[in-house]
Amino acid sequence: MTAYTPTKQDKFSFGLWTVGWTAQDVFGSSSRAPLDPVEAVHKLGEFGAYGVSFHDDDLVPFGTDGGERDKLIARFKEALDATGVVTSMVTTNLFGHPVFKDGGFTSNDRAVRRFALAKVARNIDLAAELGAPVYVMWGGREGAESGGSKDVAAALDRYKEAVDVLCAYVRERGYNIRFALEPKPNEPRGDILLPTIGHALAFINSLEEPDRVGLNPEVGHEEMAGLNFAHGIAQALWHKKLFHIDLNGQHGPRFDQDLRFGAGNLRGAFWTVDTLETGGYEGVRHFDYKPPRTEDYDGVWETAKACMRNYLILKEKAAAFRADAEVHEALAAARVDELRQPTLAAGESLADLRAEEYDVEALAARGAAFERLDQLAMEHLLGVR
Ligand code: GLT
Ligand code: MN
Ligand code: MN
Repeated sequence: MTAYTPTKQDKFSFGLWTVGWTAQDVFGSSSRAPLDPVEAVHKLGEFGAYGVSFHDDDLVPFGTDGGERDKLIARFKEALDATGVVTSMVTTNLFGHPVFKDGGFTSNDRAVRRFALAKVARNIDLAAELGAPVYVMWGGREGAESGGSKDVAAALDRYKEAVDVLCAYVRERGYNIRFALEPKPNEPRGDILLPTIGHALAFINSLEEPDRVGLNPEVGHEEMAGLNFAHGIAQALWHKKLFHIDLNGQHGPRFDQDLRFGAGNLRGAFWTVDTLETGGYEGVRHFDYKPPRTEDYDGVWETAKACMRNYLILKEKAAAFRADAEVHEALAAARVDELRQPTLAAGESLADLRAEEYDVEALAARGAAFERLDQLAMEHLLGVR
């Protein structure tokens, strides 16, 4: 049991808005009282978390200025110092206030776009002050419901303009910060811009400083679009763009459930952990989930501990799968290694391939032997191996 106790080396982190979600939803008001960010940091630190992340408005309520803002930041810093918890990521709330009802960076209203950029820049200064290496941009309100209301090309021009301006700002200030775009297909907007990992990767190529910008993919967001999250992050890693990750749980295409990590698609979670642990990901293991509305704070802390515990259990299962001799055999039978071999040998040309004789029927008759491998993974996951 104690084997699954998290330590700071595991690099787990949580958003203040996760354990601090007071559980208001579209149909009902809050079921929990607000949580003091200072208490959140102390609890998370006590449970073994490495980092904490926050939106500007999670720490300093919208519209709080001057001395009161300074006080809130100072007591938050005290909590970080007392617990050794670090600020692993910072982000901006460009979705909660009604001013952002048509988005921040891509609102049709130019004055709103200008206000949004100013809001982000101010919070980037705080992120730099707290030493956060990653700054997330989740554009949940960047999108549309109404046909004809959004010129998508112009919106992407403005999205690019915003990210370019902020990259230049960070560079000019000498801040050691990289940006991570977080895709989501829908909710709260009917259709959100940059809906998937793939869309966001393509968008990054159009930026002035593409090296400074990567991704913060979220399990549930890709699964809402019916996509394979482990494959998505594997591609992000291949592009060297997995700067951060939002781990949580989701039951297929439906509303964004933000369940604790491991709930929902458990098999998907297994392959996600396997990909992170074997694919060279070095960032924090960040949980972005919402403790269900049914829970009081005891339940909230149970879910926070469970996110980390489930990750560690799955990490052990994935490692056992990778170390299993029968799995090695099954991998060989499935020619998994063979895919790493270039299709053309050194010095060969397409002409050599065209000249070769192929026994197509024999190749077609050859079984791929993938299911045995899948079953072995399943048995590790089910705890019978
Ligand atoms: C919001 C959203 C998350 C994002 C957060 C960062 S805020 O809770 O649902 O997916 O990661 O802005
Ligand atoms: Mn998220
Ligand atoms: Mn989500």
